[in-house]
Amino acid sequence: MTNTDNSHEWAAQAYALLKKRQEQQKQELEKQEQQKQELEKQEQQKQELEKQEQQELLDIPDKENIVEPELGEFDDNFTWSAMVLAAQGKKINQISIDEIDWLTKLRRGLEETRKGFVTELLDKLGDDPLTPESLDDLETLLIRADVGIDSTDKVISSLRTKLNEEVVGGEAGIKFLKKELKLIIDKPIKNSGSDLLVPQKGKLNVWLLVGVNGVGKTTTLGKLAYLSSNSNYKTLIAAADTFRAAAVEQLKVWGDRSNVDVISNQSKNADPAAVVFDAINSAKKRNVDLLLVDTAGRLQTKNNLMDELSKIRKIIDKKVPDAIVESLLVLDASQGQNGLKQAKSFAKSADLSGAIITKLDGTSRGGVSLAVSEEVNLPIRFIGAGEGIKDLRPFNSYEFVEAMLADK
Ligand SMILES: Nc1nc2c(ncn2[C@@H]2O[C@H](COP(=O)(O)OP(=O)(O)O)[C@@H](O)[C@H]2O)c(=O)[nH]1
Ligand SMILES: [Mg+2]
Repeated sequence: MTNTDNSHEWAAQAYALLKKRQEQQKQELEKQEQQKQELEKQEQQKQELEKQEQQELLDIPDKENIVEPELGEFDDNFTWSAMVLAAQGKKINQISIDEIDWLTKLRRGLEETRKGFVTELLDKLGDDPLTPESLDDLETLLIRADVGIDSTDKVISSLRTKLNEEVVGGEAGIKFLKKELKLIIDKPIKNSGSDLLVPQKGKLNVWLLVGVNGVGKTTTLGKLAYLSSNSNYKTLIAAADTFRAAAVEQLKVWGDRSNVDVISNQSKNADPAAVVFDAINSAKKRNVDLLLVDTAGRLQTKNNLMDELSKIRKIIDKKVPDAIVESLLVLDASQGQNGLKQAKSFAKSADLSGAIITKLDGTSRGGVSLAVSEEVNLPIRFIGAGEGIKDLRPFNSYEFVEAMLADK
């Protein structure tokens, strides 16, 4: 053949072309496979999320679960709780089983915080007077209990000043410590001008519950609805977390338990501000004292969330300018310093007026309440220590500090 060279070249070109095509096909197939996998993954995530929401619904305890507390043993818990009540001026005939039950729960809940703290502190201090070294130990313990650097500094320097002036015994040291911690928690409460947050009669009170996902907003709102309607305030709930499918159902269960109506909009991704708009109309019509507003808490789209909150706020201010609005940040105590970070970022964007600390049952980080008072300057209004409807109480700094530092 005369054109061997040519045909060789031609074959080589054809080969290269085919090779390239094959390569492209392979890449195309790989891309398709990747896309398929990506889609499958997204579908799986969606299903998991749905399953999780279903599960959350199932997790809500039944209505029958409103258990009335029973008088337990005449034990250490009872004695301690009764003493705490007596120290606040309660007379014997004014003490209720509910109060004893709550204090017992609080003390038990703060046990973990106490274990790494007071027990060790008492071991270290013994009955001997405080020394500069024991102050160093105390500093470490306070930081470890998530009390926060600012509060810890404050307490330690007060104690140091006191030590320079006089001999301080172990017991007196604890007493002084309690006083200092209480001062820190009380400061924002005093600054707010009211020791206790209660709805003002004759006005519409609107309490917004804000905070990131999972901290306990909806649960807390359910407990507040119970507390409020039980105290004869006409109460209404606005289901303004329209992002989570299960949120409305979850609220309805809580509303059912305390005979409080829930205003909601079932359509997917309804506008939360529109739900609040409807709820205010109903509240006015029904002469409601307290409107409790549940809000969304997704973190990943934080700006949207903040926009959403300010839109809700604007609607309220416009429709009921004389309403008393409280914007309450819900914080999960078990998240410790992380919760504090959330508080700081919310405090920057949302116009907060108070905090509610949840999940104080069984966390070792109850001390974070002090950091919230000192560093975010928010009055703590309620605390939650359990998933039951009665496991929420107005915050009482004396009881809290006593429970946190209760010795055996
Ligand atoms: N142990 C305990 N769990 C709580 C408390 N408050 C809420 N939870 C639980 O925390 C989870 C999330 O609560 P939820 O109200 O749905 O949080 P939200 O996403 O902020 O609305 C649920 O399983 C609640 O039962 C509390 O005080 N103690
Ligand atoms: Mg919720």
